[in-house]
Amino acid sequence: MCKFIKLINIILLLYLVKEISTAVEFTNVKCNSWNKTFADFEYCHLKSINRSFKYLSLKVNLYKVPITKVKVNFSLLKRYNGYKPFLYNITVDACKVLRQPKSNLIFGFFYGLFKKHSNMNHTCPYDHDIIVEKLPTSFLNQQITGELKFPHGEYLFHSDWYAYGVNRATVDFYYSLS
Ligand SMILES: *[C@@H]1O[C@H](CO)[C@@H](O)[C@H](O)[C@H]1NC(C)=O
Ligand SMILES: *[C@@H]1O[C@H](CO)[C@@H](O)[C@H](O)[C@H]1NC(C)=O
Ligand SMILES: *[C@@H]1O[C@H](CO)[C@@H](O)[C@H](O)[C@H]1NC(C)=O
Ligand SMILES: *[C@@H]1O[C@H](CO)[C@@H](O)[C@H](O)[C@H]1NC(C)=O
Ligand SMILES: CC(=O)N[C@H]1CO[C@H](CO)[C@@H](O)[C@@H]1O
Repeated sequence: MCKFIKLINIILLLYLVKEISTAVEFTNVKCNSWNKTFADFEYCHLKSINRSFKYLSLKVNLYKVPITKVKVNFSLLKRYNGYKPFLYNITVDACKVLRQPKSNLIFGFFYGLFKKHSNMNHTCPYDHDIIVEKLPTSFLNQQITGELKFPHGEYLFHSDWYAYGVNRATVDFYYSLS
């Protein structure tokens, strides 16, 4: 039922949006570890190769492996007067949903964006550091403009990563559509 409502929302959005975006630009990424004994970021950055080619790389070192319980809250915010909730605000049991990514429409969509660029491409347990390597804008561009249409503007993709019910890390990813 809930999934159905989300689907309706997306369909409505597709009809309501008049300005359709064609270009995605990564503007910033911020990674924060809330307990550096548990996990810490070795790096987390955007790199520009040239004007049209930018990519995201991050590496998180996990110090208490194996990790067998992971939940992720993620939400998409759009900047109006400050960032306001825009479309998603969901929590997924990563261990469960990574076993069957297609079981969650929204998660499946985001997972599709990064799985080829990350070693988090399997289900629990995680007994190694997590890497997202060179996730390019062009790829996101194609995914977003090809599958879902969003209005122009600045966006924040906010994610809180929980292990064993405790918030361990936050990754904020900023981008703009024009
Ligand atoms: C940080 O994580 C370590 C390892 O899991 C744990 O022993 C410690 O209690 C945590 N510290 C806080 C402040 O939660
Ligand atoms: C930017 O760099 C990429 C990767 O090296 C290259 O394929 C592309 O042609 C470059 N674009 C411009 C406009 O120089
Ligand atoms: C997501 O929803 C919860 C309530 O379900 C709320 O507390 C939280 O602030 C929301 N987060 C964002 C970023 O909108
Ligand atoms: C996960 O990604 C790694 C390299 O990024 C690759 O070697 C491995 O085969 C992938 N595993 C799955 C299940 O796709
Ligand atoms: C907004 C939201 O859904 N928050 C949840 C994020 O995940 C933690 C851990 O599962 C929940 O306790 C929060 O309610």
